[in-house]
Amino acid sequence: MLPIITAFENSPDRGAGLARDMRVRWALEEVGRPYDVRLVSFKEMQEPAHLALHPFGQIPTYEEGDLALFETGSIVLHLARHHAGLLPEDANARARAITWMFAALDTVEPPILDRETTRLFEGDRSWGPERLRLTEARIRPRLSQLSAHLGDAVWLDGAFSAGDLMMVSVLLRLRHSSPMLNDVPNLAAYVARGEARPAYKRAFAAQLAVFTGKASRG
Ligand code: GTB
Repeated sequence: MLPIITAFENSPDRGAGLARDMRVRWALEEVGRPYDVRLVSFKEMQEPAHLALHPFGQIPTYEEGDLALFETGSIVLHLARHHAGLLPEDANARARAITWMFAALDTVEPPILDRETTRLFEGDRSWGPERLRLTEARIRPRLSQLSAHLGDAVWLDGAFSAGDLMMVSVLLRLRHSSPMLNDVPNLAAYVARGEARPAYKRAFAAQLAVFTGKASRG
């Protein structure tokens, strides 16, 4: 039985890679694991069957036999722990790669999400533009600190890992709506390297196919 993930039936970005099933698809492609997709509407996401899988009524979820997971960090870590390709063998290197996953989700993503919330839902308030500037002032130091760590390296800590998968995914979210990443050339190049990976491209094509009619409802 193939694992099943859930994804938006109708993503607001029309499959441009921003909805978070993209991270899970990318991880599945990196480890060479075929999967099925069940598309869900916004209404279905709030119904008991989906809430039993995801208490917060979101996507993506991951089902594999009698295991059901939610939260992209947990799903990607689960895949990385059980398949070769996303975590190093060496115990310390493995722990550092997992640290980078948490850094992406807990340190870099929050100010980026905060900016997205302001941009999408608060931009028309009188204080919207000022708040947008404040969120950007919180993103900039994170980008320059990350850039200083990366330096001329290809990936964050040796070989490509689940830490890079998560960090690139988070930075892509910023790049979609802001030119800020272009001010940090080594990070822009780092993101481009992630996007150039064959596994990323397959995942992106599969997500887009939902909206171009090339994929059937799972
Ligand atoms: N922490 C959770 C995780 O990492 O799994 C967050 C999951 C999450 O935010 N899911 C979003 C969701 O289900 C989809 S990805 N939202 C519906 C809801 O909460 O009711 C966020 C997202 C959605 C759409 C776009 N877009 O179209 O541009 C971008 C990102």
